[in-house]
Amino acid sequence: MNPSMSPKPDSVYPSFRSRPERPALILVLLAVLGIPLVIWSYQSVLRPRLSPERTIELVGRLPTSERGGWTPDTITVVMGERVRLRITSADVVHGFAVPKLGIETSTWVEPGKVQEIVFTADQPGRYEFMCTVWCEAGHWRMRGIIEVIDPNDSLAAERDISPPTTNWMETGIDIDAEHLAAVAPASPPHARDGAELWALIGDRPLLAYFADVDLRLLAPADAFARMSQPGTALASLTAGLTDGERWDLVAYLWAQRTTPQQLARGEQLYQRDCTGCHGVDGRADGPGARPDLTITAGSDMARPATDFSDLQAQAGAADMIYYGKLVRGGMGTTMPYWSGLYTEEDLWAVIAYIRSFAFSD
Ligand SMILES: [Cu+2]
Repeated sequence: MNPSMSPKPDSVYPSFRSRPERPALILVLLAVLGIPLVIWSYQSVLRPRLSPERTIELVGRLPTSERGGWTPDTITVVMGERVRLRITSADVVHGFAVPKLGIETSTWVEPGKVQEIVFTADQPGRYEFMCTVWCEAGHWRMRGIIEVIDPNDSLAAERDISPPTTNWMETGIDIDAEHLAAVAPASPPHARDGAELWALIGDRPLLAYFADVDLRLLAPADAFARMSQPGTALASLTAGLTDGERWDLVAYLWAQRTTPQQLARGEQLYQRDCTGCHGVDGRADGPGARPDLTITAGSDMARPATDFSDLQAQAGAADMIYYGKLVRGGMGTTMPYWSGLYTEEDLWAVIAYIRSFAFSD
């Protein structure tokens, strides 16, 4: 045999080529390098081509500063268009949400940082956006509008997506009047005690005794009065009770009309939007609760925020008063309106939660 034809002896190190791990390693390399490459090329090359994206820069500034609020404060987009919002702050920490489009930044908009939100609106309309962080008195003025237009229907965006309007004259309710009740509980009533009590004395659901009235128009003090008015079925059932026990029944009447889910939603919105003035515990001790310190004393604008732990105020207010204040704002006060931001369900969720500051479970 020709010695030159003889196979070369294996080198000291076994050849990689001959090792069985090779196919596995190639697969791993393909996965490690290939998958990110595929994702990257889809996101940066393919997707923008499939649905072109428009970038809009949005800057938040303290409402009292020059060009305060959002710039721009009106954004027009086309239905179905992919929009990338790049949100920045020119001064302090702000937040951003378009509640009716279900859009909210996952975290604060801090100065020097960019928060990006990508969305596609598929319903024409006018959607209000807002700052979600209490940044200073007048924070609520940090609002703007995203107008979603339908190229085939020029009037579509104008259509009202706000909650239905209420004929306040018809309700007989004066939203702006003082509504302190003549009678109020001495201490916060407990719905759970009311429920136990009713289980002992009631022959049918407590709600059945109020079937003749629109409970949204009834103040807790009115419900209490019904239990104390002689001659009615309810009054005879509650005849032996103390005032405190009757108030527990009133609290139970309100608790029966809400759910844990509704209260949780209400709490979420309240903590985001209301604490700036009304305080975390509803005690009207938020930083914006005393506009009289910054706005000329004597004017209505200087009226302090409502204290929801005030039992006299809560007992005298029908749910519809809170509804009106939320939808329309407190006329002449710094209480802003929420009709452009909250859905009907959101409004009632906040109202249910506000009650919990006076009526505990
Ligand atoms: Cu703000």
